[in-house]
Amino acid sequence: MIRILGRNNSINVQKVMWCAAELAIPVERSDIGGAFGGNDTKDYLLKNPNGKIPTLIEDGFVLWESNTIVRYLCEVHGKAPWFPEDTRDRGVAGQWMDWYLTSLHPFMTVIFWQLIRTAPEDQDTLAIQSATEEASKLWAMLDNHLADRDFILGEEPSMADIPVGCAAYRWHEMAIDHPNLRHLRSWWERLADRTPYRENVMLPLT
Ligand SMILES: N[C@@H](CCC(=O)N[C@@H](CS)C(=O)NCC(=O)O)C(=O)O
Repeated sequence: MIRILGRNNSINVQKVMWCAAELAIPVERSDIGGAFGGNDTKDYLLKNPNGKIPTLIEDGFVLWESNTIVRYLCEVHGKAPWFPEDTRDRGVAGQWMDWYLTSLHPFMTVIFWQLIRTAPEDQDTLAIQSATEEASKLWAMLDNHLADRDFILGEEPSMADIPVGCAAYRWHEMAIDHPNLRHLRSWWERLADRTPYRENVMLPLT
């Protein structure tokens, strides 16, 4: 049985849990990190010296970094369309997964931490506004890409949809000024039709 270490209100844990559910891989998850702690112990740091969640453990094999875990699960335990057969499709999937992590995630983190994890009286309105404007430009890029596709690689969902799909729930759920991006919205609604997505990603924002 694959073990996943990490609390389920973490977007990075949600990526892995949603992926496992789509691939029907049984996993056992333990609450680690945040209010649960446990990710700064000697034992945890021996597995994951980065001290972050999630961490995957499978028969003594240990893997960390959420996008890497998603790719591993899709390649080793999944098949097309989640792990694209075509190498160019796989390249494009990696592109959008890395784009989310390096470009969009930093702005989403500011908005999320300010609105969800900061007391209203301590929130930095200017920081929220500025991050929302920057994130809107990036979401518009994805909206444009989705104008003639149901999912990031085409007609079917794949690992490409996972990181940014988790963020799309937070984006639509948070009380910010959303630009009108109808292709993005329709794609997100298609994700929200999926039980694995609803059960692992559409959780209360805490
Ligand atoms: N690049 C890493 C980032 C992991 C990360 O920052 N995880 C956060 C939760 S989303 C974390 O471990 N925070 C500390 C904690 O929960 O105690 C990944 O994608 O796995």
